[in-house]
Amino acid sequence: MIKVEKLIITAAICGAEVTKEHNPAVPYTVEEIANEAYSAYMAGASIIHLHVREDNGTPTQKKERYEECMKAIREKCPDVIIQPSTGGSVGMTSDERLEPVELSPEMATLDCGTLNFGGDEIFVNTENMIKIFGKKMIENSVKPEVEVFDKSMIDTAIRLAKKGFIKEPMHFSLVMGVNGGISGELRDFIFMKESIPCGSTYSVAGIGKYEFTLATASIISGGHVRVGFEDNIYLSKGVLAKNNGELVEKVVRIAKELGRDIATPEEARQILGLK
Ligand code: KMH
Ligand code: ZN
Repeated sequence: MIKVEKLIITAAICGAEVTKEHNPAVPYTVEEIANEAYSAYMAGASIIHLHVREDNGTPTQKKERYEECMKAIREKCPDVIIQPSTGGSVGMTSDERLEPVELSPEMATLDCGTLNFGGDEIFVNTENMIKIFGKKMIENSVKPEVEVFDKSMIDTAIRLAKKGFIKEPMHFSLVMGVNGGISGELRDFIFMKESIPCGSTYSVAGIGKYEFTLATASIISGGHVRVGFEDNIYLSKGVLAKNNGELVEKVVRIAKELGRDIATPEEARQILGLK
């Protein structure tokens, strides 16, 4: 029988696009962000995927704001892995997006391709940008979570890893169900997970209605899971989640039913080669 690793749950607690109008529990302030991280951590999340906001909800990549939020999260969740976003929000410059990497966090996201992002929005990640971001992460000893929204982005990551811009083994985040990216059907998940190189790890972030179906598929397949307000605000159809912890708790319940143990932050560090 194949040995299946414990399940790493990432909580994407805030995002850059979702607002309190969508769900009043979406955090903006430092205190709200720390409280949401704590609810996810207590429920079983070992990684916090972090975007930060100004108090009025405007997304920002300012290093100082990240520093403040990371400190507040660390006070409540001393051993959790904090993974800042370098995606930021659509329209930000590369320099802005890279600011949190200067804090040398254990991990950060590395988005591996450009895609339509609904309406007139384009989330830009040119090949040269990916190279610059990848190099900066290597220089700052940051493990990238390679975010891919379609199969071609996996191929790009493999190509750039061969050229030395991303260290291997890679850890992928299969973000599925974004308008403009691959959809989140089981067929798509199997195609994506079977396209990543042998020896790498992956986590699945199903957007909206795909969150828990893809989480279940990933739990069964030996992958890892991301949930949180960035991806989905509902606990079940029409029922808003009261906090990120409720979304994590649901994944923990499914995993337990399916016989998959949950990784602590220390175990997640081992699995991801962070130490
Ligand atoms: N907010 C999106 C434009 C990431 O965190 O690296 C990009 C995003 C990806 O959320
Ligand atoms: Zn993000």
